[in-house]
Amino acid sequence: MSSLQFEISDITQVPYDAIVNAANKSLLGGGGVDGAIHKAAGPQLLEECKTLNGCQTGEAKITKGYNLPSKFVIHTVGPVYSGKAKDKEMLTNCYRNSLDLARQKDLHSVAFSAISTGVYGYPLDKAAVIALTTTSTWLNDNSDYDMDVLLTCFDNRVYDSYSDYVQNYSGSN
Ligand code: AR6
Repeated sequence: MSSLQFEISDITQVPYDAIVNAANKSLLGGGGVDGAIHKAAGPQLLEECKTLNGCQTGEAKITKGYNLPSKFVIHTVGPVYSGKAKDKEMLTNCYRNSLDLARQKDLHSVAFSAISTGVYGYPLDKAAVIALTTTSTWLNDNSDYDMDVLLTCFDNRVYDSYSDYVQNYSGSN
């Protein structure tokens, strides 16, 4: 049985098969959730990231989790919000490609950060729709495979945007 949940949690503390980092194209670390993940994983994470030759927007790459409670880190690069249609396509690709990669690696639980909603400026209400619809569509398309998806919310603002969508809109799509 697969599942899709969201909850207030610190992604560096969750014991999942993989957590999804909101990285940048260099994959060499940064602030926000990326900085928190590198700090908690320890310096070996950066060493492995250096071997990956970066990552394009919307793509995903995987490393081990080192000192994290999760076994692997999937690094994806969200779009810097510009207001253009391409943003939605790229953010959708982040969620879909991360789950495709997890399945290729035979992983069965994945926790996401709210990709692009910090420094990259994606409006939370719009990003919440993409996070929830893309992951639920993926689960439907992969109904032959057990996958537990957690959308971590670092604060109430993120949590409220997911709950608002689920309560008010999801039934009408
Ligand atoms: N656990 C879960 N979520 C978190 C945590 C945490 N420990 N810390 C922050 N968040 P951001 P972006 C949430 O800015 O917008 C980095 O420098 C936070 O509340 O981390 O994709 C990279 O290197 C927010 O909702 O990522 C890139 O250069 C969400 O994570 C750039 O930032 C994403 O915010 C990527 O920007």
